[in-house]
Amino acid sequence: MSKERLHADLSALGQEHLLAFWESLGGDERRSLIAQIERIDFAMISRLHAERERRSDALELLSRAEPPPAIRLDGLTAAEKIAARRRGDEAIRAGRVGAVLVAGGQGTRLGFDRPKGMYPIGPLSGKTLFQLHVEKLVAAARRHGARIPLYLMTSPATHEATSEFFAEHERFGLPAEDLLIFCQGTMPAVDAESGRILLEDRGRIALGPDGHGGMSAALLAGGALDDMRRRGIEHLFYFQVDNPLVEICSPEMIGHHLAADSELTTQVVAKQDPLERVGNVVLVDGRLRVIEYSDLPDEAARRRNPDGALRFWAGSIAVHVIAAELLRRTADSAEALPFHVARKAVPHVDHISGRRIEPDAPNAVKFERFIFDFMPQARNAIVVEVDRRRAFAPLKNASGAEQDTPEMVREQMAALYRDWLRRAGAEVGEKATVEISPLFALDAEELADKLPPDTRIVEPTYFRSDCGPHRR
Ligand code: UD2
Repeated sequence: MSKERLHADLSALGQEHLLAFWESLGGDERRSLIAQIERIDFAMISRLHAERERRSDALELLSRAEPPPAIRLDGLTAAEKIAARRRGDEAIRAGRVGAVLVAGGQGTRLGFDRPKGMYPIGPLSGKTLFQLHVEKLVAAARRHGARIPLYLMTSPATHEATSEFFAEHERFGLPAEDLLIFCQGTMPAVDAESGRILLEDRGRIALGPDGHGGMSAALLAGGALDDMRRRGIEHLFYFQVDNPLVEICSPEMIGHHLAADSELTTQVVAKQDPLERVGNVVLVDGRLRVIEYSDLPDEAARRRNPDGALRFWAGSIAVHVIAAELLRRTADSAEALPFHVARKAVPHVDHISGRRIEPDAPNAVKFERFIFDFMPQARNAIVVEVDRRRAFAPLKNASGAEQDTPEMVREQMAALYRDWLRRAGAEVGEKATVEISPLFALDAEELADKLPPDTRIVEPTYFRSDCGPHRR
């Protein structure tokens, strides 16, 4: 396409500034810029920008929102637990379950300049989040005598480093054919006032990941939906990179999902604090949905029932079981999920002065889709409530912050392992730092089978895969 033609097209859209530095670009840079421009859906960007002030549909939904019903895993009888577990075990054993890990976020709050999955979090082992997740998966596959493929979603910001990290470490024991790394799509950042798409550099548009809701389109584009069909994968255990306590492919959760014939089952914890940064699962007109913490006004978050409990109590920790069929149905539909608007400080090159701008306050809007917006479209969606101490310790912030720091996450991990050890009959010092490799035991029951009688732990102890405890 000629520059004149492109300029005319962009002028009609009010985006001709994207060519402001055309004369200073080399041939490759010009071709690359044209390719970037051709990938943009300008009509959609313009519509999203025009609607940026609309505070999502949250407020309207809120007026009709009720607390959701939930299956409390801790409140079930032993027989109910066994039945759910058996059902989940069978599906895993039959190879009908895969896992999907979303790791495309940039982890800005943590202040770590590599993909968050590469953060060393093991309290004693120093294992990274990626290694811990994969070892859980490897151990679960081994336990069930099954293959459990991992579909790992990256973004342009994390793809290369993540792929190299997995190659370097021989996928932490996961067979090559059971790992598919696929990259999510992007959306341009636009100037909040004018709606102009920002230039990150003279020949490069400022792009950010399109949110984890971009997953079904990316699964399709990356060949993962075909891979699932070929293998007979019917359900995906979905989790985020930042939570080392997640019980990956929990047979009990999968069992409840199957028993309810659900297309989307979501795990929640009872919120600790009204303003906790977790999604709020609510029931609106008989359908479950999530109102994200950033969309819920503080007043609504603080509402309480007469007994003092929070009205919107159910915090989504972003652990779901999703039917592959739901993803297939929606993968090629641009309208399947709404976009959410986030105001962000986005560095860019000023198209008039050519100067680099590093804003310290939000100057731009970014558009992202969220996977949990599938919930109202899913057949028979259900909620399972878990105890946060066993399931949720998100790594979000750098040391020194008030919550979700590396130190706090490590302590929550050690606390869970101390609990498993005590339940297995060991005597454990109040504050002893302990860590249990997923390859040694995946849960308290497995630990109980392996633990020597009269185990006493007073000093830092790491239970590795190969043999018993190692003092540190
Ligand atoms: C997320 C959930 C929130 C709650 C909380 C629990 C959203 C929008 N909110 O909040 O409801 O469950 O987690 O910890 O998810 N990611 C991508 N691509 C993207 C954006 C994010 O893969 O384009 C991944 C990211 O790598 C991470 C996860 O999604 O694994 C969550 O991202 P986040 O940490 O930005 O989400 P947060 O903490 O605001």
